Order: sequence, then C-alpha cells, then structure tokens
Amino acid sequence: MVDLIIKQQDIIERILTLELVRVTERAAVAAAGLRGRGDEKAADQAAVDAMRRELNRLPIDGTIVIGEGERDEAPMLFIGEKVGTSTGPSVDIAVDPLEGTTLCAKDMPGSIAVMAVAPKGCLLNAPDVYMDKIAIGPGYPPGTVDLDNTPEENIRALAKAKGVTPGEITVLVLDRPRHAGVIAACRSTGASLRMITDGDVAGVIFTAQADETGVDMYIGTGGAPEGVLAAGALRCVGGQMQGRLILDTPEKVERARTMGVTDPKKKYDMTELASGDVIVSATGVTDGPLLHGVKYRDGLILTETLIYRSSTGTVRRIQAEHRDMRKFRLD
Ligand code: VTB
Repeated sequence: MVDLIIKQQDIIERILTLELVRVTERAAVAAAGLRGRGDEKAADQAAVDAMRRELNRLPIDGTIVIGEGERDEAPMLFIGEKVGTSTGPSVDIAVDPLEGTTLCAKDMPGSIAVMAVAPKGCLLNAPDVYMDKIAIGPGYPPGTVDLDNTPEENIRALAKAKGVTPGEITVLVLDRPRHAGVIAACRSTGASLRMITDGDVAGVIFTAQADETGVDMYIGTGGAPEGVLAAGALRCVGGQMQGRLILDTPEKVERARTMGVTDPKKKYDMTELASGDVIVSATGVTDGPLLHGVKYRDGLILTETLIYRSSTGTVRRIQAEHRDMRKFRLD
C-alpha cells in the first residue's frame, strides 16, 4: 500500500506539476477576455470551456470531484466528469475555473483560475455548500487556533504565539451580513479587520505571506469547494487550517452523505481536506495581491501562475509570455 502511494506520487510529480500551469493559464486568458463586461456567466463559461479543453489533453485518468455542479445543472466540469486522455494515473481534480466571477465581471482585484490535483480519494468531496474556516500561516505551534474556539480566543492565542498584542493582528473576513457576529467579536479584541468581497481561496493563502499581505488569520464562512482548494495550497507552505461543512438542512446532510460524508458535523483539518501529494495551480485573471492578472503587450499575452506542490512544499511563480495568440483563440 505504502509502495503504491509512493509510486503514485512519483508518477504525478513527473507528469503533472508543470502541466497544470497550462490548464489554469488557458482558463485565465479565456476569462480575461471578458473582464469588466458585467457578465459573470459568460466569463465563467469561457474559463470552464478552456480549462476543460486543456484538461482533456493531459495524460491522466482524471475525475472531477469538485466542479461546477451536478451533471444536470452544469454542462461541463460537473462532479463525476472524466477528464484527460485516460492513459495515465488515476487522479481526483478540484476546479474553480473562475474563482471570483463577480470580481472578473467588474474588473476588480483578485479573480483567479484555480485547480487542484491529487491521487484518488485525497480531496474531500465537498458539496457546494458553505464551510466554516479558520487559517493561519506557517511558523506557529500546532493547535494555535481552533474552529471550536471563539474568534476572541483565537486572536489572543495567535497574538501570543506571534509575540504581539491582539491590536497588531490583522484578520481577513468575507464582507457578508452573516459575519456580523464574527466581525464584532474580532473588533472587540482590538484586532484589525480586512474585508474582501469575494475570493477566499486567495484570502486563506494570504495568511502564509503575512509579511507581504499583512494578513495573520482568515476566519469565517465561505464556499466549501474553495476551502478544499485553499487547504491544498496552504499545506505546501505549512500553515494551519480547519474547516467544517455547514449542512443545515436534511437535504444537504443527505447530499453530503452520498458524497461520502458520514459525520455532518466533522471538523476537518487541512490534511483531511486535501491529503496526499496535492498540486494546486492558480493563474491571475485580474490583478490582485497574490497574482498579476492577464496582460496584453506588443502582441503578447502575459500570465502569472503560482503552482504549489504539497509533498515537497515547492512553490513556483511562473510568468509566461504567450506569443501565439491565435492558438489561444482558436482551440
Ligand atoms: C466565497 C468567495 C468566493 O463565494 O467562498 C463565497 O471566496 C462564498 O459564498 O469567491 P457567498 O458569495 O454566498 O458568500 C465566492 O464569492 C464566489 O463563489
């Protein structure tokens, strides 16, 4: 069994790490063509189509486990869809071809094309529900924060571990009415709150670059699929994250059960959200603090991609100049 896992990891490393860059590059370029047009659906569809085309060129036997929804509601990249040439290793794939559709449609900072690949069974098959999440960057003792503690307790514990006062901690949270209580609790400690309108995959990743982003902790309720993608990336750089699916109706509990979730209240650690040798690729669509967006210059298309690999902790930042514009448009 162990040998098998090691073999799988080797294969995935050899074939996939850099191949995934192309996939998110294509999705990002396709979405960027529709930046600022006010049409979220069209931008998303363009990203989905491009990502699917590129995924189907990869020498993998891939299954979408986190995608654009069920087969009936999503024409492409639906949960259960097979992608790749079916000739290579069996892998599970989580995609968010356009994370931050509204950001893209309004040409606001922070939309990305993002996906994760892992050996079969290694990504939580999260239904498209909300997830309570907490994340901090690397360098803190295990268990410094916990989803079951109050925001005040978590901020104080993090401040202590960092050797600063709570007033020197910055917490990132999605700006949503549902977060009124969390926001008030965080503010009561004196901590600073940074609000984002969308894009909590990047929001979680910011905690791993606190020196640059100024974000020490992510807290709050966002999409469950985004939680799995973020966990995959954060694992590479060694932060801490926990998530709990919000299954607040019998229908959601049942739906999650059919996807393999037996304990609807389970608190997942980062390594349970995304285990094994996970590779995450993210390309900027609009400019943001994590990545530059797609640019056009002198007949070139410029992209910037981050690719994370959990088993080695390698993070590559790849800036690409694409010369053959027709290829992007025609295929
Ligand atoms: C977040 C955010 C995403 O969904 O996960 C959010 O990071 C959660 O859903 O970019 P609500 O918008 O309903 O709060 C997105 O905004 C988009 O899918």
